[in-house]
Amino acid sequence: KQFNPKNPKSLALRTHSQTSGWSLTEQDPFNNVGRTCIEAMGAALGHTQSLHTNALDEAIALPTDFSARIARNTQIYIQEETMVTKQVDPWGGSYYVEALTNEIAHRAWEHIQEIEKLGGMAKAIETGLPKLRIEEASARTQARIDSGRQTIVGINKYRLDHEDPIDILEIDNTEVRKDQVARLVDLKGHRDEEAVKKALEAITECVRTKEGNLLDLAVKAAGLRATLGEISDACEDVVGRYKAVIRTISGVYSSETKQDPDFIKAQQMCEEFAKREGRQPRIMIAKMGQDGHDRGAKVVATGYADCGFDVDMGPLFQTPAEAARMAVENDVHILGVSSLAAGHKTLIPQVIEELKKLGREDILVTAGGVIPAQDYDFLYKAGVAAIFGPGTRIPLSAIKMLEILEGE
Ligand code: B12
Repeated sequence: KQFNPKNPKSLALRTHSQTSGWSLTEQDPFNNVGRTCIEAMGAALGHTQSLHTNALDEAIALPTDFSARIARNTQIYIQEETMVTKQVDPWGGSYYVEALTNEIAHRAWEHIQEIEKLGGMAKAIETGLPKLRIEEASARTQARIDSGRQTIVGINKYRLDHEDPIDILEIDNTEVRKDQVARLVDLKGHRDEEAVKKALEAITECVRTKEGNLLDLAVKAAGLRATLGEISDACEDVVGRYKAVIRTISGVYSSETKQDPDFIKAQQMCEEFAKREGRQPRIMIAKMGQDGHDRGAKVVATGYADCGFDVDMGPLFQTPAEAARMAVENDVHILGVSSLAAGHKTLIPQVIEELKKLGREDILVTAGGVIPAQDYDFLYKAGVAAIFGPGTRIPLSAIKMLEILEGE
């Protein structure tokens, strides 16, 4: 249905809501149960038709059975104990909520129009605009949290002096990989190789000639047990692999946090470093393995650049050897690994090894992202100089890294 900006209710949507995992904290994680309940309640009051609730250990690891049960029960509680789902549009007529709905619809409409002007979403993605807007908003939010202007309980207020690690779900990456490889070998040993080869050739041909239905051919190939990797390789033979253009933004973080004493201190330390060493401290932010979470990496890249670092941003999905080579070629002082997909125990020791092979063990390796406290010692022993998890204040991490560099 066509959206009429004068009447936000003309936007008839089927809605699925996911409570915001981003707003959940590694620190004092039981606070996350309350946060998720309020977010889920908001979604239910906004008459969402389906709902996902995050677990209390969202910012630490994959959920345990315990944390998943609490997350599920949060929904059941809202549904079966509060009965809010029995009413149609319970907030209908509330002046304040209607005003908010109106405001958000109009602001969303501005974004939609910006995208339309670029020729639609596919074209907009090519220009990098939607991602840029997300990154600007993330940097701004991070700066507001870091400077204390936006309260996050347990992070920038009411923080505990000491926290005991909670029970988490531990997954042995090496074992998972071994199992997966064994399953692939088994699968490939029990399929009609000739039929798979033909199906994949048909895909390559379709991509080359742009004739036929690619999705249909991919479904047929999958039915013959071609793997996802083989199907995408069959396309890649003709069209190559999509390479995202890496763009970093500057000035957004500092515009929100100029007065923060820690930010000012980090800037001063960068200036002193540059005077002493003849160049700015240089950091490369690396994303390795199959970890596509680049928001934190982009946020810290922006923050460090605004503090006065010279920042290089590695592409997504680098191998440890590629990341180490890029760090050496760019002659960085620090290689900062951002790891959110549980690859830290394998990929970080590997990148340290690769730096050694290149004779550059002097490059400081630091890590950030979703790394459970239980794994810190393992990483320190592997040679990581400092670890900065979710909730890290960017200026403080910059100061810490500069202090380590100074001490060397
Ligand atoms: C947003 C998000 C996504 C987005 C990512 C968008 C993007 N472009 O980045 C989307 C929806 C695409 C996504 C997808 C998936 N996600 Co996700 N995601 C998250 C979430 C909710 C927030 C991450 C985030 O952006 N935080 C905000 C940033 C600013 O914080 P941050 O990265 O932690 O960075 C801070 C610090 O860590 C530190 N820092 C970070 N990097 C560095 C680097 C250096 C050098 C330094 C000094 C500091 C530093 O400083 C930053 C500022 O404080 C987390 C849960 C969580 N709350 O952390 C799950 C989470 C990371 N995702 C998870 C999973 C499982 C997935 C999927 C596999 C889900 C699926 N089955 O498809 C996919 C995988 C995609 C892929 N290819 O990797 C898991 C990972 C589990 C694990 N580690 O064991 C998590 C932990 C959720 C969970 N508990 O299950 N995800």
